[in-house]
Amino acid sequence: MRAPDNKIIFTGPVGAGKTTAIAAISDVPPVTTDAAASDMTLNRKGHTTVAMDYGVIYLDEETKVHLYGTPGQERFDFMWDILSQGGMGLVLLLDNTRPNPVKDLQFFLGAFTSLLKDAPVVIGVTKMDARPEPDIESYQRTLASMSIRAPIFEVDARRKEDIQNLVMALLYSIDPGLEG
Ligand SMILES: Nc1nc2c(ncn2[C@@H]2O[C@H](COP(=O)(O)OP(=O)(O)O)[C@@H](O)[C@H]2O)c(=O)[nH]1
Ligand SMILES: [Mg+2]
Repeated sequence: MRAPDNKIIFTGPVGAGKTTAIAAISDVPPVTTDAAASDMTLNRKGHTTVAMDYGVIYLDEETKVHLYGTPGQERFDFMWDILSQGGMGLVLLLDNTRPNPVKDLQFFLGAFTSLLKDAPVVIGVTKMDARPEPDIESYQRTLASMSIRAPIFEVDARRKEDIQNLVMALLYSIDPGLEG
């Protein structure tokens, strides 16, 4: 029996593509709460998400998947647990152009430990077009060293197909009977 409503969480550092990814796949106009950044993140981009992103995809007439994007900055980490409530899976987006994206992987997996006790994670590495290193194998080695099994893909958050593949891999991990 499928739950009629499923909730998945998108997380990752500022600039990883969370807002873009949710907008790319949502079947309804996404809700985004961006505000002008008044801190150092302004150096990377003019805006950052202070609260959340929200979208929905319809797998079929009865089955909705709610998509929630967390704020990326650690100073909003109190939101991470709130948004994780009831989450059935986690999409972790990593920005390959950041100074140490492998460390970001470890950090975010650590921050979401309680969700990940009961829910699977998939990882999408963005901006590999801008910076190809580290490669996917480096991330896989890190996951193996943490004894975490998770699908990991190169994605471009602006490409609907890439994000659909990522989300379908997650839904399949949640329930192998779910098909889009
Ligand atoms: N070059 C490149 N830009 C990307 C990719 N994915 C996302 N972006 C861009 O990265 C910027 C930050 O994305 P955004 O969704 O605001 O990130 P967020 O802070 O995680 O919500 C946007 O300008 C996106 O268009 C990618 O794979 N390659
Ligand atoms: Mg955002």
